[in-house]
Amino acid sequence: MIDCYTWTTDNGYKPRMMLEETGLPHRIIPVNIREKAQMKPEFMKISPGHKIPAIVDHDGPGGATVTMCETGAILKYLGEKTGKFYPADPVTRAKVDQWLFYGSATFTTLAQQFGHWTIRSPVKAPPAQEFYDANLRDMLGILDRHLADNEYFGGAYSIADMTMYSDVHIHGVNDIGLKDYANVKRWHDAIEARPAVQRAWGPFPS
Ligand SMILES: N[C@@H](CCC(=O)N[C@@H](CS)C(=O)NCC(=O)O)C(=O)O
Repeated sequence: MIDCYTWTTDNGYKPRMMLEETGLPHRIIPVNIREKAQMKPEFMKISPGHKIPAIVDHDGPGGATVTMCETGAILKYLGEKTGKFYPADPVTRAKVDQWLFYGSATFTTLAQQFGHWTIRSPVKAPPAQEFYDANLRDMLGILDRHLADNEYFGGAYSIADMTMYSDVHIHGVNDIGLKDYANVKRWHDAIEARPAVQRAWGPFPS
């Protein structure tokens, strides 16, 4: 059984997608970051940087209990655990890792700044808004050029796609629009249609 500590944010949906796609038995434990639940000492034992998502795998390697945070690391761990959505071939795996890291470390991190400065911040800072707007458009262009010649980010649908999907879905579709990014739209719509993705983006199970 895997406990998945999460909330309704870009990163929060990513392990839910992987857990639904792989069918691993899991429990969703909501951590309401709007109410600062991530600052509770018991949660910070699992995620020292007080960030969701985090997981506790009660059936880790050799029966160990594995506690971890950082979305990219969690997706990789679950890929290695199941052998699903994380290719065994070293060359394809290297490409999945490249896009997984780009998605987690660059794309989502900068898209979050776009979300903060252009959508949520009550203080308006036009230079920051312009900077992150241009930045998000540039990154969507980078994704679009890759997807012009590739169905997914690393061969078949993988954890690299799962990490990239959230901010395309949230900010690409809703805030920027995908009309200038036809390849991203094709890729986004194919992923959105997957039943596991629909479940992962649905309400928390009661
Ligand atoms: N690098 C981390 C970032 C996770 C992150 O940004 N989590 C946000 C929600 S999406 C959060 O928990 N923020 C609350 C806080 O920092 O206190 C990852 O990839 O998992």
